[in-house]
Amino acid sequence: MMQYNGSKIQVLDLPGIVEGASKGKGFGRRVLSVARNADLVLIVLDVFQPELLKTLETELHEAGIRINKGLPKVFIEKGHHGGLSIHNQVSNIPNNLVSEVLRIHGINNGRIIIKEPNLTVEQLIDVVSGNRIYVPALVVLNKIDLVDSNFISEIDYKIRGFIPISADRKINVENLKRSIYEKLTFIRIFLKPRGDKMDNEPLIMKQNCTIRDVCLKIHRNFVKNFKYAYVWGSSVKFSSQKVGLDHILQDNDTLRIILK
Ligand SMILES: Nc1nc2c(ncn2[C@@H]2O[C@H](COP(=O)(O)OP(=O)(O)OP(=O)(O)O)[C@@H](O)[C@H]2O)c(=O)[nH]1
Ligand SMILES: [Mg+2]
Repeated sequence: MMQYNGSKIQVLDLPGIVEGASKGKGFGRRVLSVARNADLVLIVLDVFQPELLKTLETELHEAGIRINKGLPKVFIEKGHHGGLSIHNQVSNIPNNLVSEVLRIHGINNGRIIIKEPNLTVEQLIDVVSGNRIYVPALVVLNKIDLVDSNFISEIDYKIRGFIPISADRKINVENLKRSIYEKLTFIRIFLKPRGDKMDNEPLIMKQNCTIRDVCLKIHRNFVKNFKYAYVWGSSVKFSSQKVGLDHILQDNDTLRIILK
């Protein structure tokens, strides 16, 4: 359990992934299925084998895991008759290719709206098959205590944006922790029930979450019985501002929910 900024983040150490893991080699499928359920994937490389990043990326990709990518902006409204109508003003993927992919996946009627510039066939298949996972990832380069800065610069030339660390000598580990926390885009929400003392343990939520999201997290009846809420913090113009379910919260906000 990693503690950071008042959050507890569970870190799972998985066995290494070998080439062919996505096809089951070395229990690879089981390892990869853990990654499918994670909020963040950390790819840890040995400073002497940075080229293994390609292998790892390929295996994750083969397992349907898309790292550091958003869901392609393609919207499909299935219909029952009238064939397919394709609305595309941003991508130069040919219409016949789009309908071909859809037909192969059993979609013969409906509206397809493409808002993804430069949409590729593979991205379209990803959307249609619907079982792809989009997860953020960080690349970590370990054992930097064994090399000099020139050696690291050489790697920097080939792989962009990795976090150099030494687990052994605890070099840059605090920076890694901060990167993990920031990449998870968590925010802390403090609850302040009426009359009660403030809760010291914050509720950990995702960035851009609304009061509704918080209610859903606390109890399933909270949305139904919601009257209004008071908020203190940077998401409001003044302290104890009265807000509704759609109000977007910010890190460190304090919240009091009033039920009917
Ligand atoms: N010099 C140095 N050695 C390290 C560092 N981190 C790990 N090691 C050494 O690298 C070796 C492998 O470490 P492990 O933690 O077993 O590596 P792993 O990738 O988890 O291996 P598996 O769990 O078997 O897949 C051990 O001998 C560690 O002591 C580091 O930052 N610097
Ligand atoms: Mg290990």
